[in-house]
Amino acid sequence: MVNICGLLGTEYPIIQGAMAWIADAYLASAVSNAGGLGIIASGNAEADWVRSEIRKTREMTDKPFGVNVMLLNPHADAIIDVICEEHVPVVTTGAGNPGKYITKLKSNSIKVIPVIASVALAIRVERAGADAVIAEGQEGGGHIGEATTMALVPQVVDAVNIPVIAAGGIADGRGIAAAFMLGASGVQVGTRFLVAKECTVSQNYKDMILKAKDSDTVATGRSTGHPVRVLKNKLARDILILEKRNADISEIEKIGTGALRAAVKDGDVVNGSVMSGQIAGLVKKEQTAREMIVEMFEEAEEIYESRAIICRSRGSIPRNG
Ligand code: TUI
Repeated sequence: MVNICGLLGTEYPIIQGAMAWIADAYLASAVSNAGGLGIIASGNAEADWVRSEIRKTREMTDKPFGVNVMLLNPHADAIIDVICEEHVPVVTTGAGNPGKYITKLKSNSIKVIPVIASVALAIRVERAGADAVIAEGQEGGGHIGEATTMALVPQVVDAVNIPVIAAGGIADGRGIAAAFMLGASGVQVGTRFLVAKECTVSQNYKDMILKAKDSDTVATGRSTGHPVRVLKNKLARDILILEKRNADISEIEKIGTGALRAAVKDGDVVNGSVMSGQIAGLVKKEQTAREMIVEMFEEAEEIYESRAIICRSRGSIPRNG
């Protein structure tokens, strides 16, 4: 297992999840200042917005940070150009295969860390020159794959020789400890940072996360080929009904358009899309990004130091009697 802090230039082996419309310069710089790797999520944004957030981030931190490129974004090519021009230290990608961008990013000395949801894509991006992969299980929020974190991470660890960062379902020290036990070298955390004091998402969105139970998320859009994990609300129920009726993909996608923005910016958590991981039920307090990171890693270290993991009885039971 490698120390991913050297690769990322961070104090802690943690990356902030890229949350479209949410992870802007404020959150990214807060996480980077707190010792993690803050990420600007470009989502479906245009390249000019990304350039402006990169420059704002640099005004708020002198620590390394990254930009996430959501590969379904029609502006992805232009965003890659901006990332190179602005010498962003790290790029993460999501929702597709970033193969065609890797050579260009590497030749600009940018670290490339794709989010993958399968062993096959992990192997492909390693061959194309990726520096690490983020193996994201379907416990995560937003766009997801099929495999769970518990099953995906060790299989990816066995299949590649680059560091593996675990994502999906991790929001405390137990999750971090478990990820390392599976062979991960770091973690990506999204849902918990939604309620960071520095996160500018609407208070309604934060309150819904803070009140969520274990069973409150659902994956919509499986029928469209773009499954998205969200908190259950009217929009999610409407989409699921359309999917059950085998409605046209265009009809389903139409009611989802603009819905994330509505929840994030306008606080419409009824008709908006409240993307969240399954671990929201564990997220119960608003803290600064620094408080979250320190608390999570203290918990993880305590687990390693104090908990004897007992797989068979040893010592306390006399061997011969
Ligand atoms: O990208 C994400 N999460 C996201 S992106 C997003 S914005 C959006 N809004 C509406 C519809 C779609 C997206 C919200 N949440 N996470 C990273 C991630 N990537 N999870 C799973 C994957 C993934 C899935 C399949 C990566 C690669 C992949 O490969 C397909 C292929 O081409 O082999």
